[in-house]
Amino acid sequence: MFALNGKRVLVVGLGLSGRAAADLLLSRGARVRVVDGADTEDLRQAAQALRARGAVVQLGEAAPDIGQCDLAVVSPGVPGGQRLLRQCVERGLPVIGELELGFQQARCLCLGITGTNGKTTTTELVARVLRHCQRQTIEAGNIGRPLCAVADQTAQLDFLTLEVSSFQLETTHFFRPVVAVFLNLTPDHLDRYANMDEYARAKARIFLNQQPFDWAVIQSEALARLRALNVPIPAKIITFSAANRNADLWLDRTLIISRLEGWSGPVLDMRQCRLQGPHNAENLMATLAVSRVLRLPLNEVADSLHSYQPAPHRCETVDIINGVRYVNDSKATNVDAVAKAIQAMPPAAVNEPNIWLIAGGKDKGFDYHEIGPLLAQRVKGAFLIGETRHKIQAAWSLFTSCQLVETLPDAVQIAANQSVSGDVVLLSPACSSFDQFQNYQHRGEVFRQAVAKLKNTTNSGCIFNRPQHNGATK
Ligand code: UMA
Repeated sequence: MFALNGKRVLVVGLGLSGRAAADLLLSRGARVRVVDGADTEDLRQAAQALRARGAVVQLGEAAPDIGQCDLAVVSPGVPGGQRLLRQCVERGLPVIGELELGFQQARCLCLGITGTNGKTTTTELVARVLRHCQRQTIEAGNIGRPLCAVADQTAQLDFLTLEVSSFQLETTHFFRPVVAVFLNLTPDHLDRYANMDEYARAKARIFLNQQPFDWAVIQSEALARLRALNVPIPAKIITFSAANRNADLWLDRTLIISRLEGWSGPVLDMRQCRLQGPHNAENLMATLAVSRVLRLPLNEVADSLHSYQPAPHRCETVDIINGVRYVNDSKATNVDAVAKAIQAMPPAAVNEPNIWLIAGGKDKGFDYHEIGPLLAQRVKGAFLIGETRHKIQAAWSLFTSCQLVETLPDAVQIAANQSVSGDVVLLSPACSSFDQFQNYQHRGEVFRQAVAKLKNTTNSGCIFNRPQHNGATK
């Protein structure tokens, strides 16, 4: 635990995390210096507010001065090899992440949820169930609300429910969730990690400081992978899986079954839930396991899970126009998430492909080939946008027809022109959004607007009279 009063602290990055960290540090009497490699209007405004409170802020590319510091607090988006961080390490300065700083200042127990996909949904599910059972909690972390921003509210809470990314886990020291959930492990962020093992080890740090009386709730496939890497898990383990019937929680058609001692038998029927698909079954299993170890009453937990409405941008049906379903899955920023989305889409009446897939964006270092067979089975054609479109085209052309398109609205329009009743137009990009959009939410909103525009055109009766739009590029 670092005492903060009078300490000279360097904050690296002035995004959400850096701002929340700087605020918290100033409120604890630290002398704060903030550096950010960018220099935008938004950053200048944030800098001005912090300077008014006594912080020193340096923006822009010029070689930043790390000054005389006792501690560095780093934002998750800043990679460990970054020049400034290397300087800190060379000087022997302790470097911690924003999550670690917030954890050290928090005054309640933490539940941590990590995994490649499903983190946000599961974090929302766990918090919802807790509240339904009269427990006080706040969702924070990678979900978009930095832990430092809520640290002062934690004395009133029973639990903090934290979505935790591998980036955040890289810079933890004492972070210890009493229940740690590890949802799954598939390729992601391979632009930051040298390989999957490095990524897996970063994520597995969620278990690092757990004690034998804590709980690790982990997908059985992910557990096998961590065991192969000899990752120690000191806590008591509960496994779950939609594919492995030997797990403690498993899926029998639509029923989630438990074999946990004193809690065996069917615990939830997916038919009563709005969340669908095997990946969501696993998110529900993880939530059920957390509720079990916290001794929440199952009937209340089930009530709360039945009525959960999936959040926007995750396999969200935006509209159905002339029998064509338009689905916004902008949150799918890796290949596995796209596979899950395709599998969750309603099939055609005849056993033929019925999905028009819109994908592409900023590259995260994936091998896009791996979903080829699934594309051949389910996807009628792909419309590819963004920086990665040529790379994805090279990987997918063998399996489905690919068209390069300039913009997302163009892709929606061309897909609409080519689709027939029973088809699905699915935005599931397999990439991050930062080449063309502010974030995945912005990308999802652009998709939503493009679909609304289609609907207006259809209502005015002209969509099918229009000549085939040709926004496609070669
Ligand atoms: N910066 C530098 N130097 C660098 C890199 C970045 O100065 O080398 C600066 C940038 O100019 C920018 C700031 O750092 O001003 C951005 O910091 P950041 O990237 O850490 O972004 P935050 O706004 O602090 O948001 C972070 C998480 N972002 C990342 O991990 C990339 C958010 O997760 C999280 O919601 C937020 O903290 C609150 O906890 C986003 C994310 O994409 C949603 N996460 C990844 C994912 O889910 O896959 C891990």
